[in-house]
Amino acid sequence: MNPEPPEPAEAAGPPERSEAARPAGPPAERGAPVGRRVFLGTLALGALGVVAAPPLQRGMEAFLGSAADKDPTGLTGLLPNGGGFRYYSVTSSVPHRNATNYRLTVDGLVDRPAGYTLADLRALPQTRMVRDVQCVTGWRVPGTPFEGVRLSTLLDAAGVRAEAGAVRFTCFDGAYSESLTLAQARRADVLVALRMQDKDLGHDHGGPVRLYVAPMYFYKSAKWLSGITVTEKVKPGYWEERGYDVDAWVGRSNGRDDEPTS
Ligand SMILES: Nc1nc2c(c(=O)[nH]1)N[C@H]1C(S)=C(S)[C@@H](COP(=O)(O)O)O[C@H]1N2
Ligand SMILES: [Mo]
Repeated sequence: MNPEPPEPAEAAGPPERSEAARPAGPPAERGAPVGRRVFLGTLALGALGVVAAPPLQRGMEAFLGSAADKDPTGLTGLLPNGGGFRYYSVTSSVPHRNATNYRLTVDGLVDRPAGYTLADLRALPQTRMVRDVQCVTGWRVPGTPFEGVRLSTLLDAAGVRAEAGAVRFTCFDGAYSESLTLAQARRADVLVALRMQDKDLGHDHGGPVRLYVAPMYFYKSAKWLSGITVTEKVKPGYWEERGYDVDAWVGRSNGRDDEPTS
């Protein structure tokens, strides 16, 4: 891992983003006092020169319980050899899936519903992108390669119907969900990712297959992806029902669906 470069101004979110991304209040924030673990983590972030997220944005971390305990101070994500990532899961255990039992279904408002095995996905054209990963809680991993099949490829294969307007993603953890507008889903920088950091996606990072929405905060990138359903309208996902923005563009308050992508 490279040493952490100076944080760009947008790392903690421009002011309007921070306001807009504020959760209305997950249960953990309203009910429980801010734990010592979260408090220490915030001090550590401050000491390293990272702008602290507004208090309400720490709700995601406070709510994560066992997953966050793997990295109690939050420091490892910022140290040069820490790997950069935290492992997040809203559930305490997730079944393992591999080449023999993994399936991705594509259904909803499409002409040709489909089911893909891992081998099927690997046989499709692969796109590799290197971007910064940014979680709303403040941690960031610069220059992370992701590789996989463009979501637009799967949507085109399925034949999206005229009345469709959005895409919903479900996960085999049985709890998490996400969604995008159809225009966002068709962007060239949105992948059904099979690889991360030039390795097959491990279980803890959402393997064997996760969504990767490069231009948005990392909560849009649903791990353990098992279902893609084309719908009429956007249905807010797991964190969005708990107050986060449905349009989670990083570094600008006014993202446009049709912005050109590389
Ligand atoms: N299924 C599922 N996907 C998820 C999450 C989750 O809890 N469950 N957390 C999201 C959040 S908030 C972040 S920051 C990233 C974390 O990915 P990582 O665990 O690979 O670092 O996954 C996103 N996708
Ligand atoms: Mo996140």
